[in-house]
Formats: sequence, structure tokens, C-alpha cells
Amino acid sequence: MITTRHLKCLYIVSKQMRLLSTTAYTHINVGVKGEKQNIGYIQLNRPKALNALCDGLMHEVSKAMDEFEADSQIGAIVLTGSEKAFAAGADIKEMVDKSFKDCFTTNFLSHWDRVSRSLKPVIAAVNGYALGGGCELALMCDIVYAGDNAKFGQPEILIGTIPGAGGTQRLAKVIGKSRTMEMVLTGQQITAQDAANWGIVSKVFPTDKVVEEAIKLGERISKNSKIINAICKESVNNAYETTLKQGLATEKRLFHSTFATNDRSEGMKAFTEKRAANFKDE
Ligand code: DAK
Repeated sequence: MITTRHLKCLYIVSKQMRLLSTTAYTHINVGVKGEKQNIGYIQLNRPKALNALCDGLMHEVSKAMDEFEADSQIGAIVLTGSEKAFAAGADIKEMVDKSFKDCFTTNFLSHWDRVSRSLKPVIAAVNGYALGGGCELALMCDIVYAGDNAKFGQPEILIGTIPGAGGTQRLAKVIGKSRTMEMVLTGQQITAQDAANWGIVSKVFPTDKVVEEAIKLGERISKNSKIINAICKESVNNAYETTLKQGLATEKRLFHSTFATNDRSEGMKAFTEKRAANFKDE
């Protein structure tokens, strides 16, 4: 349910206090969800353009991510679109007249990586089209839930370009070479079920249940220590960027580092005392 709190505001957090921020968003809806209002919620909202990811929209997503990361009460973030489209890709109308020089000298679209740099778990709730940059944005999230009407694809080849935000990289790591090649060289769309079978999506739900399920998942994850969640994410993400040997070495050190937190101590004590852990995120 959307409350007044969701409409205008985000919360900037000082240690004990949540203050209203005056951030106004044009291309996205931003709010907090969940029983404890601890799930950050970002809904892409350019319905007339099937949520094409224009520059302004992506800057707003970055801003909302910054605000949620700064809010100590937010444990996870859900990113979604509409039932018709998660996002139909970067805004082609904004790109159509650009030259190589424009792209190169401005490092065009380089700010797109904000979601992938989140310390907090980000769950994509995908319905409808997730194409091009839309598919890549979903792949930047930590977990992808999809509605049974979702369609994933990298159709850039059909407009004379190639994926530029992970569609030849993250996608290949997730689904392998042959499937990636087929997707990026034909531009074909795949169903939610295929995406689940291939590992892009972890679960498929009826369309009207995806967001609700993503929020429930966020709530479940938020019960853990936020700092341990962040360490755990870092270790998994590292698996995509390094060799197995280096990844295992880093994992071991990150595991050791959890012993510098009170939450690790509390978690293990709680287990031995047969009670629920009371994590304080420290
Ligand atoms: N950009 C701009 N407008 C779009 C759009 C897009 N990607 N997708 C749809 N629209 C607009 C349509 O132009 C139309 O607007 P009006 O004509 O009504 O003004 C409206 O949304 C409804 O679309 P359709 O009339 O086409 O609707 P249909 O149901 O017939 O078709 C569709 C739905 C999703 C199959 C079709 O719209 C479509 O093929 N859209 C384009 C999909 C696409 O090619 N996406 C890839 C774009 S390239 C990078 C970061 C990101 C990227 C690259 C680099 N760096 C970090 C370097 C990403 C690149 C891309 O995503």
C-alpha cells in the first residue's frame, strides 16, 4: 500500500533519526515497503515508453540507491517496473543522433553501474519486457524474481549495436557462451521459464505476485545482520570477477572478517543458547 510517506519522501538517516528528504522523482516511484517499512522500493515509471531507461531515469535510480544505502533501517531494495515492462532498454530516441565522439568523450552511460555497486541486497521483480539495458539492469541485481509474462532479451543487434552494460559479460557468466551468443546474435526474447531454467531468474511467480514475493524475500534477508549481508554479497560478486583460487582466498579472509563484528558473536551465541539472534548491524 502506498502511503503519504511513500509519495514524496525518502529518509536521510542520522544515527537515531529518520528525516524527510525533499528529493522529487520524475521517472521513478520511490518508497519503503514491508511490515517494518525496511525495504527500499524503486519502481521504474515511464509507461508510455515501456520504461525505456533514459538518462534522467538512470540518474534518479542512482540517487534513490544512494539514499537507501545511507538509510540504516533499509535492509534490502526491490527494483521493479510495470506489469507490461520492467524496461525495454536504454532510450533509443536519446541515442539515435549520437556520434562515436559524443559517446567516447563523455563516457556515455558510464553511470549505469550504480545498482551493481550496492552494498545492500537488490532484488529485481521483473514483469513484461526486460530487454537490452532492461535485461542488463536485472542482471546487475543480486536476485531476480520474474512474473510468468516476463520476456528477457538483448535485441541491440537488431538496431545495429551491441549490449553495453553486461549483456555480453554478466549474461555469458550466468547462462554460458552458446545461449548468450544465440541471444545477442539473434536478438530473440526468452520466456521467464527459460530464464529460470538458464539461471537468470531464481523463481517465477504469477505476474501479480512478483513484487509481493520480492518484498517478502527482502524482509527475510533483512532479518540477518546488514553488515554480514554486505560481506556475503561482496564474496559472491567476487566470484564473477576473479579466478577460483583468488576467490577462495578472498572468501576465507572475508569469513575471518566476520569475526570482527558483534553480530557474528551474537549469532553464534544465540545458536548455542537456543534463542533467536538479535543482530545490531555492528
Ligand atoms: N527506447 C525508446 N523508446 C522505446 C523503447 C526504447 N528502448 N522501447 C519502446 N519504446 C517506446 C516506443 O517508441 C513507443 O513509443 P511511441 O512510438 O508510442 O512514442 C512506445 O515505447 C511503445 O512501444 P511499441 O509501440 O514499440 O510497443 P510494442 O508493444 O509494439 O513493442 C517492444 C514492444 C519492447 C518489443 C518494442 O518497443 C521494442 O522493440 N523496443 C526496443 C527494444 C530495444 O531495442 N531495446 C534495446 C535498446 S539499446 C550501456 C548501458 C546500456 C546500454 C548500452 C550501453 N553502457 C553502460 C555503455 C543499453 C542499450 C539498449 O538497451
